[in-house]
Order: sequence, then structure tokens, then C-alpha cells
Amino acid sequence: MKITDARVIVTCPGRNFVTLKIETDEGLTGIGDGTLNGRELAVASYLTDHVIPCLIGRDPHRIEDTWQYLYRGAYWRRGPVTMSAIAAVDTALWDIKAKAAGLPLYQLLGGASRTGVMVYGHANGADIEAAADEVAHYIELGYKAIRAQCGIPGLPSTYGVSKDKMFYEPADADLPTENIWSTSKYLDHVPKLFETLRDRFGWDHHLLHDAHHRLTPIEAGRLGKSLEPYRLFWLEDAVPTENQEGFRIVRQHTTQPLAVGEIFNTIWDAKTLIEEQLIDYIRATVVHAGGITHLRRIADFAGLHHVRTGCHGATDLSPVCMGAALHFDLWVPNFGVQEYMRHTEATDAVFPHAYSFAGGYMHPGDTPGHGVEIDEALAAKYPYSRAFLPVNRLEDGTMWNW
Ligand code: CS2
Ligand code: MG
Repeated sequence: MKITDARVIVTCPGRNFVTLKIETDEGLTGIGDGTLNGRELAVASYLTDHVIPCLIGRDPHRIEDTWQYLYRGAYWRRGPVTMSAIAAVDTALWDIKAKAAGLPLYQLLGGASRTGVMVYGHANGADIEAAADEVAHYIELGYKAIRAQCGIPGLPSTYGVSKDKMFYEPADADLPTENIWSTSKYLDHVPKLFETLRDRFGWDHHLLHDAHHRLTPIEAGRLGKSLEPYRLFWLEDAVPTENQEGFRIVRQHTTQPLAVGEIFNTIWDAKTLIEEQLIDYIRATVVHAGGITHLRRIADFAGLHHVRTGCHGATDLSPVCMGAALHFDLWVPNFGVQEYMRHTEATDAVFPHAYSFAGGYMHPGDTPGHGVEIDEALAAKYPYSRAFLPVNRLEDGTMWNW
């Protein structure tokens, strides 16, 4: 089989998505997600200008060789743009291989390790009561695991709190909006949210929280300790992870399970965190960590060190990534949880898919391939619309982490 053509489809059904479509001489096609929120056109260009010319004529079955070719051959290796582009190719090739075999992708990975994939949804509100009401809504929808975020008194906005309840799209403006942050106000308030949630809903649901890269290690140790009485499933992105060793300080102060990795793009970003067991869940996922081929390596390395998977699944990762991730989740032995921040109806119409949700679990479906397609005619009706992620400043104007 030979790759005869490939093209990048950029569409914006409410938010921008980058999809790579690969065609073969046997009529099989495969698609991969290359969406990088706020940097979509960088990946689109990397694919169109620097990857696709090298794909034409290659055997699509040679997934590993293609991955190594695009990684080692990049010279300027690693990074979110390069690895999202490689992920798009890798995912499309796995889609083709599974279609050629007439099997759902998870069967090629080793078959199902579980009957369903536990997912978590995003409950958020402007204050604790509003967030608690949203948790009640997600419990009614059947979720077993729910992330909770709320506004912080004294701050005009904060991460994870959206106007539109079921969908959270942080890339909200043509140029970056400026958010204001106060760690002290945040640290004082968050424990009250989870005290309220446990008082109101008891202990039958997993609760999660995302600190979104905003704390120092000792602040994360303080927050982790203050949340221990409420038994969170995980505290996510407590500290920026360039200095992986910083998590040693967090570990010294709290038994709070920790999750990081949605912004990781190779195993090297997590090597120390995993081998020193400084974290409990690795959040890397298909679209930003080099595709199925590399994500399997990360998961296997994590499995040697008691670390489980917790793949990122925000609305800014397309249904193509969600579909491929669910096949990965169904197979991976050291599975933890899958994030499932639902897409809008317009997005789901552009990306028809086989995956489904029921009773707090998802299943990728048994369609050959990863089970997600793109309606190109419909996609063409939604042209790209520039949107930046916000930036974040402390109350004195100091640039901080968004
Ligand atoms: C968040 C994301 O889902 C999460 O855990 O960290 O919403 C993240 O902010 C976005 O994916 C950034 O584009
Ligand atoms: Mg996060």
C-alpha cells in the first residue's frame, strides 16, 4: 500500500481544529488530530510544508519507521508543534492500519483490558454553590468522576470557570485576554469548595481539581495537605513542570495524588517525575504526545513506576483525538481515568464518531479504525478564526502562569 496524498483540514465549528487526512492507493484513508490550542496554524504549516511532501509514496503500514523518520529526521526534535504534527500522522496511520485489518484500533493494541473507560466531566461555577449545583448535574448525567472548579472571591475570573456550563473553551479572543491571579486568595478558598461538595454529595464520587500550573512546590504541598480530608482523586498541574525535581518537595508534604502532563509532548518531559514516582497520573494524550506510538511508550514506562494514565480530553482536543484516546484507554493496562469535556453539536456534526457515553463510562465502538471521520463539506463551512489562550498576571501586574 502507498500513501498517494495527504491534506490538512482546518475548521472552526465554534473553535479551531486541525485534522490531517491521508489517502492511499488502495482507497483507504485515515485521519489524525493536530490541534494545538492557540497555535493551530503553526501545526497546519508544519504538516503541509514540512511533513506531507515526505509522506507521499511511503508505505502507511510502516507506522514505527514513519514515526522515527519524522522524530529523528526533524533534527529540531520535540516541542508541542513538532509532536502534534507527528501525532496527527501517527494517528492517521493507525486508523488506516486498523481499517485494513477490519478491526477497531484497540484490538491492534492488544484488545480490551476493561469493559468501559471511566471518564470525568467538568463542573464549574462562579461560586461554591454554583459549582456544587453543576456537580449535582454531572451526577445526574451519570458521571462517577467529576472535576470541580469555582470562582475565587476577589478575582474577576479564574481558570476553569466558564459561562457555558457543558463546554469550556479558554481560547476566547482574537488577542490574549489578561486574567488576574492571587495564589493566597485561591489557597484559602479551594478547600471550602471540597468541604461543601463532600458535605452535600458524600463519598461515592471521585472529585478532581486542576490548579493549572499556578503554585510553587511548597504552596502545592500546602494545598495538597489541606485537601487530604476530602479525598480527591487527583490534584492536577499543581506546579509548572520544567523543574521536575520540584515535585519532590510536594511529595514530602502531602499524600494528595498528583496528575500532570497535558502539555507534555515526549516521554522526556516526564522521565524524572515517573521514575521517582513523584506523580500518580500522567496526563499526556494522543494529539500532543506524538500519537498512539509514543503514548504507548509513555504508558508502559509509567506502568513500571505505579503511575496510571489520565489522558487530557478538553474541548480543544478534537473528537479524532478523543476517539483514538478511547481505543488507547480501553487497552492500556495501567489506566486511571479519561477526561471528557464534551464537544458542541456543531463539532460532533463535523466529526461523526462511533464512541459513546453511558453511566459515567465511554466506549470507542467497534468500527474498523479509530471510529471517527470528518465531514469535509461541513468542515469547509467553518473557516479558521484566530483565538488566543489568555495570559495571567498577579495582582501587582507580574506575569504568571495561565
Ligand atoms: C485543562 C484544559 O482540561 C484541562 O485539564 O487544563 O482546559 C486546558 O486549559 C486547555 O486544554 C488549554 O487549551
Ligand atoms: Mg488541566
